[in-house]
Amino acid sequence: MDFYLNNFCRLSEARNSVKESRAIFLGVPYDWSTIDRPGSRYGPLHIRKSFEQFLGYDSTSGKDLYESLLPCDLGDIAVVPGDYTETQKRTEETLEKILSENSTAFIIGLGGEHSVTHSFLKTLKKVHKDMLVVSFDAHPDLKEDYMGNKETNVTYLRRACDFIDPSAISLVGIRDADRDEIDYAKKNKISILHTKNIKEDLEASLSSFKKAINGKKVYVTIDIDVLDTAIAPGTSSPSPGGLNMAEMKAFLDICIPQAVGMDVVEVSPPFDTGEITSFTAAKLIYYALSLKA
Ligand SMILES: [Mn+2]
Repeated sequence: MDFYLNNFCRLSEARNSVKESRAIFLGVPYDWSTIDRPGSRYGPLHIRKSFEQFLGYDSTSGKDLYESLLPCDLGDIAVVPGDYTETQKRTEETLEKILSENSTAFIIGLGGEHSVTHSFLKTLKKVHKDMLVVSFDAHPDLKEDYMGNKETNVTYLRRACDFIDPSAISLVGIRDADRDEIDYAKKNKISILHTKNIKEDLEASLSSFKKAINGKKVYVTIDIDVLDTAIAPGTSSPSPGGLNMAEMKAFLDICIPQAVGMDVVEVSPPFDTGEITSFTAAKLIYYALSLKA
């Protein structure tokens, strides 16, 4: 498996084959169309570095993630600096190859800016046709364009609406949006849970979220900026006043058991402090894997 891959950095204990693995990691270190602070090209490297410090044995579930999931880390896509289209093509072709060898493994994408999610959605949607999309993000990323550019980290989900029915999308943690994005979401029946709703009544928010995804297959994308800036400062567009880990985990408890894949994007190590953001991102992945083990 060496299709467009640059595998100098892989988790040391995730060296199982694509065929036997139940959890496959793939990094996409692309950040050339970020509209704000760049640096998420270093996300996959730092998230892995933090992940390495956690033990395989999960004391909560009593399972060993490495034994139970036989993870496979394929390294990173050899992205083409500044060329989103070619990077997308490489990501999609690689994912197609992975899924043709193993269509049931849980896919874990490491970003990179949020636009890399587009390729995961596009490829997984072909295999899981009735898949819903859950986006944890302070922003809807539903802009038609940004200064004329249609392919950026704030427009990617609008582009995904070309091949995903918008009513299959749930946005969780919204607190910074344009009027146009909210209008588009309402008109196209995209469900929205604002951070304010979650902070005011967590139980009611969890139960409406549960109802929205209703036991169906989901793809989960996590923009790290959905979390509070205190626990995730290293990101391109921080928005203080976000979710804490307990709130985030309560949502993951609901959606990860039925997820076919997930990604964590927008971790920008140059803007991080004491590697807090990388450790937070790694912990979210670790928690999701413990729910899959
Ligand atoms: Mn965001």
